[in-house]
Amino acid sequence: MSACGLAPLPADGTAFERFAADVRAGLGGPGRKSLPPMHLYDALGSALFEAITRLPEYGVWRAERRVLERHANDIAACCQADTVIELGSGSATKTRLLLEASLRRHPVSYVAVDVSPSALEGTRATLRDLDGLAVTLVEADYLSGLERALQARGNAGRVLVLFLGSSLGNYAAGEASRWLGAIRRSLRSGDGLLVGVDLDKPARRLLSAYADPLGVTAAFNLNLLARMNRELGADFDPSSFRHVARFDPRTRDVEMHLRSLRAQQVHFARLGLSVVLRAGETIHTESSHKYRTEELDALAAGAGFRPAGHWRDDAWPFLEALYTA
Ligand code: AVJ
Repeated sequence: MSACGLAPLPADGTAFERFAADVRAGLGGPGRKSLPPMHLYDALGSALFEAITRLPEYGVWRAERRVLERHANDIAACCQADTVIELGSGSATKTRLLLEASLRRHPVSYVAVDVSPSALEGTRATLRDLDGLAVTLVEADYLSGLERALQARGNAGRVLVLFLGSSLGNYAAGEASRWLGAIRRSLRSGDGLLVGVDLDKPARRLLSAYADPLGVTAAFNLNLLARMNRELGADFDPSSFRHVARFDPRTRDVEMHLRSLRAQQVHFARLGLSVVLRAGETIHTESSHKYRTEELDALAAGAGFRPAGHWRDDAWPFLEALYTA
């Protein structure tokens, strides 16, 4: 029987405070303005990201799906996990391929962690008819979600943590190694970590993926302004901002920004905060690092993981890497 009828575990009540604190820290000070990318994923943002995954120019999502279509059996054979914990489960379309392959071998329970309740609904719907899969949904950010998911683990059994979709690329260099270290410390020796990262490729391919001609990525980015209006009582005029995507081949980061087209002041009624923007000033909303294989292996090794398998897509260079704690 499938246990997909479970209600999501509620958020810890700090989602509003977290958003408010990040806005104060990222927009309230004198320095370069920025906001953490997790806030892009409210219900509308999650739906817009789903639309991005269908854009012909955004090869990232389909590349990882091809890897999992071709190699899910192999990957499942290498992992042999009893519990799969996914950080940022989204629609779980790709995850389903891996869970199906695992369930052909032995029973598996699955814990999905996502900040977006609507994404968790999508996770639930995608996995509903997978017989024999126990599903738990956790509405939380990655770290508190991982801790909650691991609290429920018993003495026996092996855990596999999934961090797919190139989400690791959203961390700055130092943060990515700290984050992998935090995952490693929460695991037991013999547990696994499967990471999917987008690999370096020519700038023109990356720029058309992150500044698509239909403007879906622009809408995804601009929705952050609309979300601040909805949830924090801000008075942003989204039409006075423009979506900007840049690629720096030296850092191998694609950066998304929101550029203010004029000098303006924005007020946040629910925060008692006013923010001044100069004409041309930008708010940095996301970095997507484009990895090299050796670079990811070195980061994982530094965090205490041993390499256990590499699977790659060549049409849109993308790496699925398995590590053992
Ligand atoms: C799912 C966070 C990895 O960085 O490529 C897509 C999000 N941003 N288009 C990425 C995203 C702009 C995506 N991640």
